Amino acid sequence: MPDTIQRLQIAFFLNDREVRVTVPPDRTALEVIRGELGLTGTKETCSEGDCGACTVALGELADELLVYRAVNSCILPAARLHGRHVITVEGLAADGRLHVIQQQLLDHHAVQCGYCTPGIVMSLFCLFLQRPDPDEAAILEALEGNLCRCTGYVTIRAAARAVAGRLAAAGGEARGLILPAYAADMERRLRAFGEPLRATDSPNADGRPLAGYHVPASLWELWRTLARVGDPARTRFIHGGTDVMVAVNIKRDFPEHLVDLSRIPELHVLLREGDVLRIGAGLTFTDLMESTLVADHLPVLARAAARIGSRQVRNRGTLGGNIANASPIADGAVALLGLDARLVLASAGGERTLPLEQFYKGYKDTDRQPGEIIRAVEVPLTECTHQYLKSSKRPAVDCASVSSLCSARLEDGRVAMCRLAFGGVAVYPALARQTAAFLAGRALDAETVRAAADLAAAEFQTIGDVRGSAAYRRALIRHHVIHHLESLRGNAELCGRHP
Ligand SMILES: Cc1cc2nc3c(=O)[nH]c(=O)nc-3n(C[C@@H](O)[C@@H](O)[C@H](O)COP(=O)(O)OP(=O)(O)OC[C@H]3O[C@@H](n4cnc5c(N)ncnc54)[C@H](O)[C@@H]3O)c2cc1C
Ligand code: FES
Ligand code: FES
Repeated sequence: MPDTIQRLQIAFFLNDREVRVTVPPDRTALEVIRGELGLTGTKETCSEGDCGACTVALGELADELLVYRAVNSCILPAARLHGRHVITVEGLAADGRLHVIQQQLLDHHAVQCGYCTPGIVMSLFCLFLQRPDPDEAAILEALEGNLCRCTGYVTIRAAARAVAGRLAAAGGEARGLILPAYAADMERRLRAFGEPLRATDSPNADGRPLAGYHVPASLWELWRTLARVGDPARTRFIHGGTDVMVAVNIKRDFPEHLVDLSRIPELHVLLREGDVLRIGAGLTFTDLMESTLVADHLPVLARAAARIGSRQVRNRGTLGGNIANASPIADGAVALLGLDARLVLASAGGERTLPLEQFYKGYKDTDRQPGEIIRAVEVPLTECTHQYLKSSKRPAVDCASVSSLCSARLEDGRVAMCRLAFGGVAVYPALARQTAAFLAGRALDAETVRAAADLAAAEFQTIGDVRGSAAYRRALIRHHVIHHLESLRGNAELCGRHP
């Protein structure tokens, strides 16, 4: 970081107290909680969102209601704590008694070295707050982002089931068993919290603001901030931070000006406009999974979102960040490409729309202009059938070796429309154009399916890396195409079989 940096004055609620810290803008929430405030129960292991040892419950107002979500504090900028409530593992035991989750983990011998345990406790805490009666799948999903190298998870899952049993027995008192008493008044306190995030903000000698962290509260404020900062090359946007903060931690890559888009309400819209679903770039993957509008009109997008990272990552990562980051395996971008989405790009000069298929230019190279943001994504609602597939070594917290979305429609057994988007096969998410052209108008018989699969496997210059050799990827492409097309033909029983 340059010498002339801001220091941020952050005020938030930590367990049962209100705290204030003044820190440089590149600090993470974990550094504040452990380093500045001395609560060392929250652990640090990977610093890149993979292990979950640093998980805390972050309480934020959403539509005026307080919602706690599990987040990886190692990749959460400290500035994001401002005006929020954080519950850490230290905030659970009361009156000398362990919290019900801690007690059940202990009773089920679900703790060995204990390094992962605080993170597991906090992930389960957020699960049970939202859903006191989770089934086995929900328990597994809540724990996807928490790595334990000792226990093998059997005892952890048994402990979670025992907590569910205790809550069922408690009936109407269940919430009181989970939520600490001091949090009862927190919704009102957060609503009443009106203090803006302050920074030491005297400008540099040349009149530009000090390097640091900027939090515009509207698009208008964003354009003003960018104008004050001056050179867009000195600026990076941040939304969920699940990519940006990994770079900050691992590469110590903190830009001169980090501009936080998360408080801009215009980026959080989700609405249907005729035959189009307009999705604000700031919606998180969890938002997509929980939205009834998405469930009703584009359930495939929720299914693709569910395959991203872990619960903690989905709680912060946004669709806009996923597209802008331009990773070849970005699940959100691949899904939207298959759905023929258009981007709404906004800058101080106005707005433009661009088909997503024209956005990517090369590896991590996009058509986004300096100072331009992705404001929203527009997805046409059609009568096509959609299917998303992701092949990865692990079902969760793993990038795709190959991913794909097929959007297609048959008429009288012939392909009336087919669009196939792939991730992991090129330097950016890409369409299998030749395969789609081959399929157009053809009767979808077994021979056509095999020919299309062979064509798709030859269509891309696949490369080998840690996620699979080029030959393995070609085999996956074939498998995906057969799976998609056989599903379309109604031969679901063929789909699980690897060709
Ligand atoms: C442990 C872990 C596992 C993951 N697993 C997966 C996975 O399985 N699949 C997958 O696809 N991704 C995965 N990711 C990455 C995924 O979380 C991100 O790509 C996420 O979607 C980015 O959104 P964000 O809001 O966090 O972006 P940020 O990190 O805030 O920003 C990412 C980039 O986008 C830019 N940006 C953000 N918002 C905008 C905007 N509105 N307009 C213009 N530019 C913008 C930023 O400047 C930055 O360059 C994983 C990440 C982690 C840490
Ligand atoms: S330390 Fe591993 S996810 Fe934060
Ligand atoms: S108990 Fe050792 S890592 Fe989980």
